[in-house]
Parts: sequence; structure tokens; C-alpha cells
Amino acid sequence: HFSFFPGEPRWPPYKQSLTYAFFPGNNLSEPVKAVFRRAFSRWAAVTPLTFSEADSYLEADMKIGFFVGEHGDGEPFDGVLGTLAHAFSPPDGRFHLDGAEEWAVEGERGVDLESVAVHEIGHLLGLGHSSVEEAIMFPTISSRRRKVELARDDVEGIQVLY
Ligand code: TQI
Ligand code: ZN
Ligand code: ZN
Repeated sequence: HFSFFPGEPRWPPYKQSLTYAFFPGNNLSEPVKAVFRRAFSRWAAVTPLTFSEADSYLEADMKIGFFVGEHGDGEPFDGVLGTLAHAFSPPDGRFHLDGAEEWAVEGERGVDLESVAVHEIGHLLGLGHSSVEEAIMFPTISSRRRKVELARDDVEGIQVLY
């Protein structure tokens, strides 16, 4: 079953049009940006929320970046595998990925970027972990390669918040 963060934080109702931006220092390629766009669209399809890329990194609601090791939030990344990414609950908006991973963008070998992005965006929107194994918000990666489709449990959870 789905869960929320303590106090059930969520983006406020007047902010249904959320913006995101990529850390400029990463210089991400278009195919990588497209992965995040697809991941956001999966959540947009089941909520009243819309997501668009902001022109300004500083003014964006959600900030996405790849970092290695210590990167200023007291939650250093640990190199290959282990922690892959983390995201903070609303209205923080920070979404960090471990730059040391081998990220798979379109069926290459490595950690599937879209799967991790869909999961972390769930956290950015206010979902905690789920006890349902099929759910995107299930907290382990066991035997999973690519999991990008929202389960009924994810949809029910996000629709409680929005
Ligand atoms: N990162 C953990 C995660 O996103 C970080 C974390 C642990 C966390 N406890 C949390 C974040 C509580 C918010 C709230 O769950 S991870 C998976 C999965 C990770 C794990 O790198 O371990 C995915 C990132 F579910 F597959 F195990 C993405 Cl999809
Ligand atoms: Zn971080
Ligand atoms: Zn998680």
C-alpha cells in the first residue's frame, strides 16, 4: 500500500503547473532530457498536474542534477550501485542522481534511468514507499531491470494527494 511523508506534504493547489530544470553544469544531452520528460508525463497522465522545463534553473520548482560523492546536502553519493538517486519531499524539489552509475538511457546496459526517474518524481510529489511489489514506489530494486509503468497503487496514492 502507498504511503506519504510525515505531515503529508504536497505541492499546493495553486501550483498545478510545476516547472523543472537541469543543473547547467551537467550539460545533459537531449536523449537524457527526454527520459525525464517521459517520466514526468507518466505522473501528469493521472493527476491535474503539468510539468514543463523552466528556462531558469534558480526559479524552477524542481531541480535535477547528477553529482558524485559529497555534493552539498549532507547525503553524499557512494559510487557505483548502492544509492542511485534521492529526491526530497515537497516543496523542496531537489532531485539528485549518482553520477558514478552507469545509467541506461535507451536499452543499454546499466541502471535504467527512466525507472529511477519515475520513482524519484513520486518522492518529489510527496509519495513515500509502497508495500506493493509491482508499485513504482516499492523500495527495492530486486530482480527489476526496467519498471516505468505506474501500478494501480501508485495512481491511488498520488490521487489522494492531488
Ligand atoms: N534511493 C532511495 C530511494 O529513492 C533513497 C531513499 C531511501 C529514500 N529512503 C527514502 C527517499 C525515503 C525518500 C524517502 O528510495 S535509491 C530505487 C528502488 C533508489 C531505489 O537509490 O536506493 C529506485 C532509487 F526502488 F528501485 F529500489 C530509485 Cl527505483
Ligand atoms: Zn543530494
Ligand atoms: Zn524511494
